[in-house]
Amino acid sequence: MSQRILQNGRLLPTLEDALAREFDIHPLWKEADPAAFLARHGAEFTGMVTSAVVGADGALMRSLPSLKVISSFGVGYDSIDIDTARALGIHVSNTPDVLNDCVADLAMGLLIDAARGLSAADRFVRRGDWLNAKFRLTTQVTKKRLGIVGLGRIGRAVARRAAGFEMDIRYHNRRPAEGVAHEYMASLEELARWADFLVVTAAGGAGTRHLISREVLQALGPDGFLINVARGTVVDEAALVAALRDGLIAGAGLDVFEKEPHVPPALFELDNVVLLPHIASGTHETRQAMSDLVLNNLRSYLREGRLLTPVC
Ligand code: 8YV
Repeated sequence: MSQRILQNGRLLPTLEDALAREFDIHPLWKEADPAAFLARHGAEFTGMVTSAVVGADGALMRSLPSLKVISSFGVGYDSIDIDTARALGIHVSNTPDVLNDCVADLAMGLLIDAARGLSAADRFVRRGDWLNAKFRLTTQVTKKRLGIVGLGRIGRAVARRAAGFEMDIRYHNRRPAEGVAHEYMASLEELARWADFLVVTAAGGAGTRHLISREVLQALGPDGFLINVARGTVVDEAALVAALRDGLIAGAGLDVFEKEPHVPPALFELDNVVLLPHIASGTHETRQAMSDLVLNNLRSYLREGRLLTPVC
């Protein structure tokens, strides 16, 4: 029995090639009128591949009455309507763990850049400002206090790296994490008040929307830095822009934004924020491992009825 797979959104060219070699795959994004295509052919698809960025909403799932499996590229699944998938009996997989190291590396890179002003100093040299002035003094990282918001697999990888910088580490989750020696703080505001650096590694979605509020930023204070490698939605972005502009916090390092690829233009003017285009997992090694896992989940489900890394 040949299995038709729908591809929702672009994927890495190497992954698209590998999928096309192995499956009867149809790229929905090439259709001029996707709704008309789905009305005619929706029932032919048993599988879907998508990504954390593009996801799959409930309407799309309902237009595919034979759909059994969604294999998604990325660990986050806030862009996939998991409740509808469950209700329709559709199995969903993501790509956890394989990206922990690169995302944690980038979080530390952003933290050091925000504190020590690497990107700002680079701009200073390129502008020729060094010929007439000294670069401003910056903030030490080693031995400082690190608060991790969302101590999951990526948060723990950040903690291991921060331990190498002799940082004092505490964290906030909904509940204390098992087998963790770091101190748990039930109040996010208290954690922010305590911390010099707040690193966000929590999952996105409705449950964490605007968790980093104006009050949390105020608690972090004028010497504190916010680092976000999770989802833009976890931070109240308007409050963050105001906090950076008004000196409510010292600085920020951001890999994610509320309405990617749109970044609030007010941030372009500010030298105390490092802006990255959602690249935390974007290395050859990690993207290859993510691609392999997308393929292996699909293979495993279609051959054995079992996902390797199931979400539901
Ligand atoms: C994206 C991510 O998957 O894993 C996630 O949840 O946000 C990223 O790794 C990546 O940008 C690919 O689209």
